[in-house]
Amino acid sequence: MKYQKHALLLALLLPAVAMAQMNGMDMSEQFAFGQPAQESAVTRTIHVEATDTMRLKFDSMRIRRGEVVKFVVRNSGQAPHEFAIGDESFRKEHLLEMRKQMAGMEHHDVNVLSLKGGETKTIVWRFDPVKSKSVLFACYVPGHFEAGMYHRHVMLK
Ligand SMILES: [Cu+2]
Repeated sequence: MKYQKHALLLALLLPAVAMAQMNGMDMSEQFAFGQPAQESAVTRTIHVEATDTMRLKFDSMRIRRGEVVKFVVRNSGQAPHEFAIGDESFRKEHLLEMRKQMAGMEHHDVNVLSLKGGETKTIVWRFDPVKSKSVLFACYVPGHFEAGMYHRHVMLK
């Protein structure tokens, strides 16, 4: 009887443990271009403006591999915009994902900020010291990337 209770408990718990592990994997997802970081580790702050003329304007574009950068991103327009930190493989994934979705739907990727018109948000990012050679900053709201709303940055060593 006791054994059966334990077996039942295990059966109930196992899926929860498996799910927790899966969530854990998602949380620690590693991109070649880096990962989210703590505010206390920030070595540089860069201001970015997202505009309705489909541009991402940076006040500084000198980022070294391994740096922890705080991006303060302001959507100065009225349309929604995104600020995504990525690379070519992320772009391919993300564009596909966006095509499947309705326009205007928000994302919750750790490397993407979704901004309504007039909004300001921040993201702290640690660029990989070895693998973050070329980083693609972009807005993937449908049509925006195609209209030139991106910036390719070759990281300084
Ligand atoms: Cu945009």
